[in-house]
Amino acid sequence: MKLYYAPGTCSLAPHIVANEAKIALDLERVDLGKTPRLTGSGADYASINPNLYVPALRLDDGAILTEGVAIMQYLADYEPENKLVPPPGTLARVRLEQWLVFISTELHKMYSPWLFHPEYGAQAQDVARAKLAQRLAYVDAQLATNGPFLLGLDFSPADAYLFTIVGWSQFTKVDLSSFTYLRALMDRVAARPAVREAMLAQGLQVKDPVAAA
Ligand SMILES: N[C@@H](CCC(=O)N[C@@H](CS)C(=O)NCC(=O)O)C(=O)O
Repeated sequence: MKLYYAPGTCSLAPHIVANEAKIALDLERVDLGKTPRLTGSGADYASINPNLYVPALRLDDGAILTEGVAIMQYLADYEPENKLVPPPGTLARVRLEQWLVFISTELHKMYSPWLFHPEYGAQAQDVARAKLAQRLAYVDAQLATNGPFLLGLDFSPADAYLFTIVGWSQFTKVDLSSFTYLRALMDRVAARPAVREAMLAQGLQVKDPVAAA
């Protein structure tokens, strides 16, 4: 399987999930900064995902899967013995889906594009930051009572996704200082070997493991 990714974007989350599930992925970088968007092998990314965004996953039979939430669940289910996700049909699995959708719609799409494009104006950014402050306070409160991970005691793809998206806070001036449990989750996820390997493979900076533990 091949993951199309761009460093520092949401495509880090399925990469982490693959590492946690011990799935060896081929990686192909997409240059999001140029038109047309080319991949590392020189392909026009429009022929892989006509919507032009990462991540996309090429399956071994050539089929293309898009949407990070779907890709993460596909990867986690691919190696069920690693128990990264609760079994389909259980309430726990629906809780996972609840978190994945929440992160996608209430966090991911609030940081991006609004906080990455100053040209959208201060008002749009103020609204996005205010919404994020409320949503992140909710996550923090959930972690305080049901943590240390989003599903409780066990790491899941929801934590990989949350880590990836909330990791944008420093670049987008989203203040996490009052979210003690969320910051603890960020450090806990950052210290996981599978996460560090994914970040290093994408050329991202990783924290000192002792400091992050
Ligand atoms: N709905 C997609 C959105 C993915 C997305 O927003 N990808 C961003 C990087 S985090 C991207 O590639 N943006 C470039 C673009 O939209 O043109 C998903 O959840 O996978």
